[in-house]
Amino acid sequence: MVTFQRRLVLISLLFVLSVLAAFSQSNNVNYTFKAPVIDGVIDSEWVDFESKTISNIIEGEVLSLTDLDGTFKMLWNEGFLYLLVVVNDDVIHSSNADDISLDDGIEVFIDGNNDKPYLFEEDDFRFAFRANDQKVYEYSKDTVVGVVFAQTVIANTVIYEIQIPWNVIGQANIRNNEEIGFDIHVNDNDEDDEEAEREGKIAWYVTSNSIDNPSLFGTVLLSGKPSLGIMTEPQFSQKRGFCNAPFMLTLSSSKEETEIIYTLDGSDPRYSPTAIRGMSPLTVEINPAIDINRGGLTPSVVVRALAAKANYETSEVVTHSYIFLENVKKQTNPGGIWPPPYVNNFLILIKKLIMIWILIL
Ligand SMILES: [Ca+2]
Ligand SMILES: [Ca+2]
Ligand SMILES: [Ca+2]
Ligand SMILES: [Ca+2]
Repeated sequence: MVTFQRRLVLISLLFVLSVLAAFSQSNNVNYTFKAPVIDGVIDSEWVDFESKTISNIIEGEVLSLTDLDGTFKMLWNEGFLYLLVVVNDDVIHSSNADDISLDDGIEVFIDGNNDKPYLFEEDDFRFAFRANDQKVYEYSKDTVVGVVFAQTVIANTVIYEIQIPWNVIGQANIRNNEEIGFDIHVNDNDEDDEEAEREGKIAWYVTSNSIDNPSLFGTVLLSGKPSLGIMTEPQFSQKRGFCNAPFMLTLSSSKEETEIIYTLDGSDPRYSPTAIRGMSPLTVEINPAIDINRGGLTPSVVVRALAAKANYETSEVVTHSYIFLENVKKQTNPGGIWPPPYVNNFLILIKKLIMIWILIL
């Protein structure tokens, strides 16, 4: 009887442990009211939040948890994504190799809008941080300004604390339920020889040493920000359609103290670096002859807008296109200022536009 009860207790304990293990690997990033101080010291802000384990061996050998072991935590607020990475490594090695990923350190992969392209784009990053080195490295861009980083090395443990502004990774308007592409790799080199190769590498998400393909990143989900509700979409004073003359468009919200965020170049105002912000109600001149903020002189003016307010979830994006037929007739191809062939990853079908133009004539 006693044996049976012990078995029951053991089975229950294993069940609880397996649930806890599954929970620890959830992809949630919790909202924080108080920002951690970026100093390489684990502040109280971190303590209550779950750790994720970095345990996929993706290159070389990792002999034991003493040889190499890593965990991390993530937090967010309106301004920043915060990252705390704790690495245990039996021999801390930093030889200042040209390729810093051959030294002990971490690589942080981010796809800001989680569109998972096959090649790095403007909002896709491979950051690197090395043990005993205070510099922030990034492999895919010429320069990255605004990332703050600090570390401490105590015996065999390296603590990395990192703060990444949302606008650096192409997120203009961060909110609950937003997903970003994400992964972390940890590099291990235990040799004293400067020429020594990296001996082992572990990752949170990928299962092979993939460093140049954002489509293979994992996904994390922002959650936990208290919210009073979801904003309704902004109202447009004139609906989409054909237009004869330029006009002033009013964008407004039914709620007081609401910000309208919009673009005129077809880009998504949630992420776009060209997004324009203003308090509701605001007016926008809809004029195909003006190319300010539009990226090119097209016969249509495309307005994409959302409504945002403190303590509320931002609205969905609303798009209205105003097509000026007189300008369609005059449009030349490829003369004049022509927009780039790709907008939001869609190829503009110039041939189709020419066909429509011929039909209209
Ligand atoms: Ca700290
Ligand atoms: Ca090691
Ligand atoms: Ca992306
Ligand atoms: Ca090492």
